[in-house]
Amino acid sequence: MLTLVIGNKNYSSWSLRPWLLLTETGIPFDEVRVALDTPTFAAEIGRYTPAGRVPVLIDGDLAIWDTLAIAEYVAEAFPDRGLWPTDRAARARARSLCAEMHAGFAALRRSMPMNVSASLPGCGWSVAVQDDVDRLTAMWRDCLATSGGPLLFGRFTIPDAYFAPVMSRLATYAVAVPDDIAAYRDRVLALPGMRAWTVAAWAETDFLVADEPYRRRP
Ligand SMILES: N[C@@H](CCC(=O)N[C@@H](CS)C(=O)NCC(=O)O)C(=O)O
Repeated sequence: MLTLVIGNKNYSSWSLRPWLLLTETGIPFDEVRVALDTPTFAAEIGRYTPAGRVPVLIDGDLAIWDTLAIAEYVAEAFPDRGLWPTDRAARARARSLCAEMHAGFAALRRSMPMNVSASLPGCGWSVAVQDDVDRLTAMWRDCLATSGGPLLFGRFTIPDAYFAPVMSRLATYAVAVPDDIAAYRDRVLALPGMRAWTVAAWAETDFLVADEPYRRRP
């Protein structure tokens, strides 16, 4: 059985990606939660990876860290689940999208940290953030037009998991997006796995100052 080590569901955007991927595709796994930003975090995560970050996927003696490596490992281990698009060109585009998300959109990530249970309309907006949103909108629109939807490559694939935390941010910060993109956002937020993650995030009571630039500790 696989084990996925994750952080706080309210805040950990990188944890959400592989968690949603495994959940939506019906791959069984155990979950271990290591609370971020606590005095014991470094020691606890250090038991699983010297990289010192969540998520980590454990398969027997093997520990895989970093979201992209986890996604690739799971896609290889469960080829019947079709985690990447089947078509070679579509698969290459899907990988390009994930790589761009992995390395980019710094303004959006910095100014609008994932905060699933918060409602912070208008907070964090800037021209640089809007540039990121515009680029994301263009790439999502292109994929949806090419595949015909309802998700980026038709059925649920790794890129949808990759952008799920962005959908959460669009909701938290009430970022204005065109109707077709709002519909895609809502389809992702309505995925059963995404709903389950959201319910669990709402149940958490931690307040991470580093991820809360717009609120005071209650
Ligand atoms: N590139 C890594 C990023 C992982 C990451 O930044 N995780 C954050 C939580 S979302 C973390 O573990 N932060 C704890 C720390 O830096 O001390 C991935 O894709 O998994």
